[in-house]
Amino acid sequence: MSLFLDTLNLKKTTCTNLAERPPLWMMRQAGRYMAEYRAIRSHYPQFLDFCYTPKAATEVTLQPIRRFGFDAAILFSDILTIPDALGLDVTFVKGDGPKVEKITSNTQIDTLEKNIERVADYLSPVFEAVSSIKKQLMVEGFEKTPLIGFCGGPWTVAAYMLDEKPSKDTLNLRSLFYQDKQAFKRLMVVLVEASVAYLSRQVEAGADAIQIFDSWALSVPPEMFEDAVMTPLLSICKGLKKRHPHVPIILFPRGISPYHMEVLVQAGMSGGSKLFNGLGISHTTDLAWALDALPQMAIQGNLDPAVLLAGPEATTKAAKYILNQTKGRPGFIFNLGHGITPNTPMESVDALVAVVRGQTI
Ligand code: 1CP
Repeated sequence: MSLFLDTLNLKKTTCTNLAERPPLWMMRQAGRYMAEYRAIRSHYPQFLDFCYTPKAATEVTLQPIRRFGFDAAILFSDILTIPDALGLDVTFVKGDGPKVEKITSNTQIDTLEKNIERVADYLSPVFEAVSSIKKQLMVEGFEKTPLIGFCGGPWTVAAYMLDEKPSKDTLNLRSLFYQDKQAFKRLMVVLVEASVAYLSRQVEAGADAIQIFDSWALSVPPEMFEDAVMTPLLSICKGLKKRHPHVPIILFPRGISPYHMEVLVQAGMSGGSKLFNGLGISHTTDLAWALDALPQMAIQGNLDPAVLLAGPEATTKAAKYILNQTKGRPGFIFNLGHGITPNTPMESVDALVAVVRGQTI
């Protein structure tokens, strides 16, 4: 096993030669803050072509592992591969983020439904990337570094299909819920089914764990929580665990309330077997509360990515605070509260890695 997988399974690690420390990886660890990433990225004007080139995806997935020795690698891809596979036009505009063709009618949902079955074949370059990354991790001596596969949460992916900038607001998607709940639910089911097919193939290609990014869950009002976040996420977990019972799953419903975290964890624990194994929390959640209130779950998080912008000293101080809070708690995975930003200084990442490894404590 590995430090990351043991921790996710709430086990004391069976790894030897590892200090008593939490595993560390960073959301968006392959990305624009690394010069090596920018160099390869510049060869691909279309971001999705980059994601669909297994050799390029392998190289950028390995870059942060070589440079920082993180305890898990994460597949280089994007959550918007699913709308692309479902037949919607997806482009990434430089400096302006992703643009997805908008769905406007029930007829379009019919078409998406019909396209579910093509998702797994259409995305075969992603599965090729997964096997190629697994191979390369071995070749380069990182056989103890597991690979995380991922997809987006249905709410977050749907937000890109209805709203121009889900990072600013999800008004159109919320309004669909109030206007035509049936259509809303059908859309969630399409995305659940496509995600189960997609994640199953990632696991079959070699992914050791799965994370589901529901980044815009923070915009969901309480009366929608069940239909928009909980049911879709747990349905994906059920579908995936049915095919692959032992694959550990981390949910990252970013910014939901502590009350909803408890509701989600309780629902995930009902029926004897765990539907998911870890909960990612953002920097807006009180870590001490989560560790205490959710003992059944591995907790992943939650250093504010803005701390890294403040430099290595601030990073060391904030990371030490988290290490002290989490000492001795089985199942803590050190991560950021959201993705690392493109303008993060490398020195801050070096400082974070050093302090978590115990080299500067
Ligand atoms: O030009 C570039 O290099 C594009 C920047 C970029 C990168 C590096 C995008 C466009 N996607 C990615 C990779 C990516 N996206 C990964 C790779 C693995 C990793 O190292 O973590 C992952 C896991 C994602 C997931 C993703 N894409 C999310 C969920 C996580 C999060 O950060 O909230 C979301 C919301 C997206 C949509 C997306 N894709 C890209 C951008 C810039 C965005 C967000 C834009 C927005 O604000 O709406």
